[in-house]
Amino acid sequence: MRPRASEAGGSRLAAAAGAGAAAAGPARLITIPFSHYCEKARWALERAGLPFREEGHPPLVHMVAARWAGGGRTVPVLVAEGEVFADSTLIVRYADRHLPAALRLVPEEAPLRAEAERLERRFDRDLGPHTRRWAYYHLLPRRELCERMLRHGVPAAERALMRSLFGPARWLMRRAMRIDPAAAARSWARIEEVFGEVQALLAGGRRYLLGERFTVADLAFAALASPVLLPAGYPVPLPALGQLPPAMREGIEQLRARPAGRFALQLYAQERARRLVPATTATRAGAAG
Ligand SMILES: N[C@@H](CCC(=O)N[C@@H](CS)C(=O)NCC(=O)O)C(=O)O
Repeated sequence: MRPRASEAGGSRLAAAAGAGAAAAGPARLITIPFSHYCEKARWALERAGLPFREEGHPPLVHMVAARWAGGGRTVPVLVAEGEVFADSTLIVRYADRHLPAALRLVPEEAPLRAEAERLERRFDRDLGPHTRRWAYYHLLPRRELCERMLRHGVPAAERALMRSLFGPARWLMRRAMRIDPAAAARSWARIEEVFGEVQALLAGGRRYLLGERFTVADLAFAALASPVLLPAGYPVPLPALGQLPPAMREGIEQLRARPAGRFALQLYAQERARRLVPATTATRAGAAG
């Protein structure tokens, strides 16, 4: 089995495995294509100009695929350079190691770095699970909308499986993520709280959450807020506002109009298509140590 990178030791392990990159074959990113945590990882890899092949699966099937790739039960999982990165945060760090310091998502300077990592953790823990639950709460009753999202980027056999098992799969998802009216209302309150914090950080005309530089805090906020904003530029087709149940549409319109919502949509418009040039192998080895 391939060595699994841990949060503490991931850089070192993957750097050590770097020499075998060619032998290990092209990088693979295991995803649920429309998942916002997968989007966080995919955005970082694409921005760094790193080639990879995305292997998409529907929810629930993803658990088998994630384990099969050497990860845990969640996606994204990146298999690259003979290593397994089983978390979006580790994948962002992996992407960063291939970039010159000035272009990395996690700044080198200690105070900025600490703040970028604090915000990333806050969004990972307190925004991502809530935007997902609130969006699923509204979307799961609408089978046709779900099926359109589930279809994108997954093998035909798994698509057919999802179609025939949609009812039981929906039941399992509601149970696993505790999706019910009271929980959705609590999630909405948490989303508003985080949007308020982002608004406060941006007050005074900051361009990005940490000032003048695009960092992992911005990327994580925009990606993890995507289920409640449905930004243009999201690389997987999402339902149009007009197709949504009215309560979901109203919620999204409210959030889009808030300063934090406008900020995330602007990040998608201005940053999502940006591609940098990865550093050479020599620079990369030096940067990782
Ligand atoms: N901390 C993980 C969270 C990833 C995550 O929650 N992924 C979801 C898809 S959106 C998942 O795999 N959920 C299935 C599960 O938790 O069993 C990361 O940042 O990669």
